[in-house]
Amino acid sequence: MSRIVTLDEFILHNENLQTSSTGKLTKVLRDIGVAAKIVNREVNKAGLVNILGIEGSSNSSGDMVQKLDIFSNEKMIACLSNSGEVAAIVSEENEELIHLPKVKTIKPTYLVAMDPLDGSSNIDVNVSVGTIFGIYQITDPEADITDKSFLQKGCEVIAGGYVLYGTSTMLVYTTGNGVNGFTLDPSIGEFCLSHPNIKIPSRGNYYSVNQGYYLKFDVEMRRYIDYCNDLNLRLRYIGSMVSDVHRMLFQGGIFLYPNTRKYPHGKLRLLYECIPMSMVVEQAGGKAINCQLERILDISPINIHQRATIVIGSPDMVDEMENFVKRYSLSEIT
Ligand code: AHM
Ligand code: MG
Repeated sequence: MSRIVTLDEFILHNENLQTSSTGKLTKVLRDIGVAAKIVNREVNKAGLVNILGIEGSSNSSGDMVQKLDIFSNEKMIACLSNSGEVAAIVSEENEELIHLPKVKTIKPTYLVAMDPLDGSSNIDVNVSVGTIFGIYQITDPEADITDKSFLQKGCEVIAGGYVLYGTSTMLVYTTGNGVNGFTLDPSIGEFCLSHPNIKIPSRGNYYSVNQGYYLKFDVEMRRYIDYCNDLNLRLRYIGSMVSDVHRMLFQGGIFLYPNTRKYPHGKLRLLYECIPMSMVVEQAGGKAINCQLERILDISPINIHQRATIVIGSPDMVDEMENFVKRYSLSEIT
């Protein structure tokens, strides 16, 4: 029987491999692991205890219920406050950045951008949702932490990952040295290394896009989707980015969220959706660009809740989409 490696053991082992390691990132990753277990517990029992509803509504016993995405936000913030290593959080659930209280005399090193429960439209129907996180370094330790502190390119991010609350719960993350996946074993309450050194297939049989918006996409995007159909690629769209990208990571394929009339700059958020997912996919050998064909990790953010278009997945398929759009744009001009 192969030996079980828990998330904590894995993080510590990797820390020991790096001579320059301070152990600070280890603490933050472990706190995210703890938060993920708490959120997982609530996601799993949500149907039973009636916390699926709208925040402020009351449950069968007349108690006020809390919406699951608000619950996840609070638990993530609480867990990330433990170590003292995180100075502030940007969350999809909060318009303003959240400053965390100091812990003893610890001088924080990191900032965290997160979507505590992505795919929230799926919560009420028992379909997979996820948590996405990106860990940023504080670049100027003497300066006050403001929105500007978070406006770093994705290629400068220290770690990124996600938790998928699906048929199994998985935590997948990278610190820029490959991607590893851990599955929660409910019997021992631990994330165990189940998918070491994940590599995305160079292409796959799936494409993932909200095809209901077809007529709202730019013409080159429509033509590319027609091309996917011509290739007989199979369409899979859960409407939960974590789940849809997770499928591409393991089975190969391409996920797209282009601009529409409603979302002229794309719907997904750059700091806490596109950048961490792109970091994971690139570290697994994949690619991620926006519809202007810029690498997601090279975009300079201009505000903390900025949206971006995204095309992410198997490297050959993202290249093909890029070439397709370039060729199509050229033929439009001539
Ligand atoms: P959310 O953070 O409000 O849940 O929105 C993000 C989600 C993504 O998980 C998913 O890819 C997308 O929204 C689905 O949007 P749409 O319903 O427009 O296809
Ligand atoms: Mg989201």
